[in-house]
Amino acid sequence: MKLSLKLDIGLVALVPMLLATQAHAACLDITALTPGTVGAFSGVIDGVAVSGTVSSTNPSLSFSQLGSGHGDSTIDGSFAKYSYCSVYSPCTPGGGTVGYTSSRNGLANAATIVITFSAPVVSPVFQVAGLDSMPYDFSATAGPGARLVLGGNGAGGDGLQVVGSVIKDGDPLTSDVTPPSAMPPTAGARSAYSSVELVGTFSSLTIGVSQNGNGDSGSFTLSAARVSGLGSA
Ligand SMILES: [Ca+2]
Ligand SMILES: [Ca+2]
Repeated sequence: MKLSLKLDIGLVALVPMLLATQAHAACLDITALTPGTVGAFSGVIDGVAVSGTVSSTNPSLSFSQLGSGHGDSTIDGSFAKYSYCSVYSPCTPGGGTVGYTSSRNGLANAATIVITFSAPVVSPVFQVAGLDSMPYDFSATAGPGARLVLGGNGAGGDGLQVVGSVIKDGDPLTSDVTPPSAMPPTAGARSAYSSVELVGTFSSLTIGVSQNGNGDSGSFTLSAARVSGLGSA
């Protein structure tokens, strides 16, 4: 009985601390961002330092400067689309986003995004918004695991799709112009919005980016792990 009582007291004290930590740190907190075709960002996710770069063999992908538009980068949680819990899991208000513009060059994986963690991260969640004609190809990521769509707006052949190791828009020719504060559309012509869990343990992510359409803009971010809700089935 004494042991049980001690454990109960310990858990009562611990649970609020865990909740507070998780609520704050589940999303990528970007602290610095360099826009451009040789762009970079750095930040913290769940206590682990994160650094990201983009490089293009034929400039096709450019990280966006900080702003409030659809494809801009943010560091203050102002891009509210990621906070809609019916589409994202975890839904992450308060985090940073890496915005981009992508121009057509017709080359497969002409740009590469590399995201490096200071310590191994278990099953991070890659989150996308406004994705149309620029698929993300994770086949070069070391130790690839299964991908699982946790939430998302994919249905009826449009919106988010995962095909093998590629995250894409089901119909890359259709998009939407809903503002960053609006809930992502889940029907009709639309871009892709969703959380995709990368199952496994990763020290880095290598993502090939193609652009065979007419160009794209949007954003991505990361969460430390799934915390609840969607995708359990
Ligand atoms: Ca877009
Ligand atoms: Ca579409």
